[in-house]
Amino acid sequence: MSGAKYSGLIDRYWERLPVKNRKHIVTLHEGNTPLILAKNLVKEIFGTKKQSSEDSDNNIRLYLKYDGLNPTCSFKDRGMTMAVTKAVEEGSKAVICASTGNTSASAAAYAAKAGLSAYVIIPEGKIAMGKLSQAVMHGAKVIEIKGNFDEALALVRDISENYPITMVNSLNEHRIVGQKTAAFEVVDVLGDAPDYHALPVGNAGNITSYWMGYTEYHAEGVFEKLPKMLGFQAEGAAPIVKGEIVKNPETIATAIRIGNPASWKRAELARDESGGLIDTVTDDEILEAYRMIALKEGIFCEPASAASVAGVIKKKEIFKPGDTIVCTLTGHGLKDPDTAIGVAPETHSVSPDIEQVLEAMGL
Ligand code: AN7
Repeated sequence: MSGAKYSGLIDRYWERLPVKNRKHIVTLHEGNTPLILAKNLVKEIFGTKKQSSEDSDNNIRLYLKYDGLNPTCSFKDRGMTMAVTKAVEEGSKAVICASTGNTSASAAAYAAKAGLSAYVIIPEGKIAMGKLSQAVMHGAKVIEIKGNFDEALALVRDISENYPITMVNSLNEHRIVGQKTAAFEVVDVLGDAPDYHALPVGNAGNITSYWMGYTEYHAEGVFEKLPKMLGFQAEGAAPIVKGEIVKNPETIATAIRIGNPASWKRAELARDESGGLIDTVTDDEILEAYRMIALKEGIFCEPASAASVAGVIKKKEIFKPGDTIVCTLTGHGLKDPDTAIGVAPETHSVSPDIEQVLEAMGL
């Protein structure tokens, strides 16, 4: 389904999602995001030696699933259309979430569309400006805490258990179920699953969702071989890799600044069942990939999203000629302009004078 007929992922995958009545669907036309063949990145990462010719079957094929092109510019919209639709179906009047930013932007937008109240609890000073601006523009009640995401999530669990407010963090299973549609889309486009699927890991909801989507489709015989799931945490926020809660997680990729992931066990299951891995990438590796994606592919993602490509670079020895890799770019680069400006070369400021402008141009 495409073009004008496309009206969101619940509509598209209606038979696979547990919504009772089409009347309840709350959609901003999320999903159906592009899967982009990244030939320039392949050259950059793997060089050209292994490749006999441009379109040979021997080439490594790297695709970017650009989920930053969802309505609120992150993959969270996939889960949020489901969570808010179900909240409406169940008669809820308000939603609440803890967030490193993107969940709050998405919850605020879908709540606005549905006419629900939204409360978001965020770690003070650690939210990228784009995300905060979305939450406030969509009318959410924003509460900043002097603490981190993990503390915010504990508060949200407490409040949602004691008040008639629906939690829309990924502990809400409808979120996971909505997000699994990204795996369906990948298979629908490729006609098969990739050999590897790489993505950033924060709360570990997305890796859980993709694995659910792939295994469900696989069980129906839609394709033969399941992908290996590759998850990447920022080195300063890598509880799953380290095997213990990180009390004070730190990373420039604030979206994945999480020390106690809600879906920890399910992420390990996805890793182990698929024969994949979860590893760390440093902030420097994240920023290098972040710039490379923008410079070589013309795609602007946020720092956390680049952890997927940074991970592929770190692990490049595991891939063989002919392999297909998908990296999910979870959020748009405009979410976090401060980090972009911070890593980019300085711009020139000169007088409106032809000589000076030419000199600044390097001509
Ligand atoms: C761009 O918004 O946790 O492993 O509160 O925003 O499913 O948590 C965001 C997470 C990756 C990690 N990339 O996904 C939140 C939040 C981006 C993100 C992740 C997030 P999960």
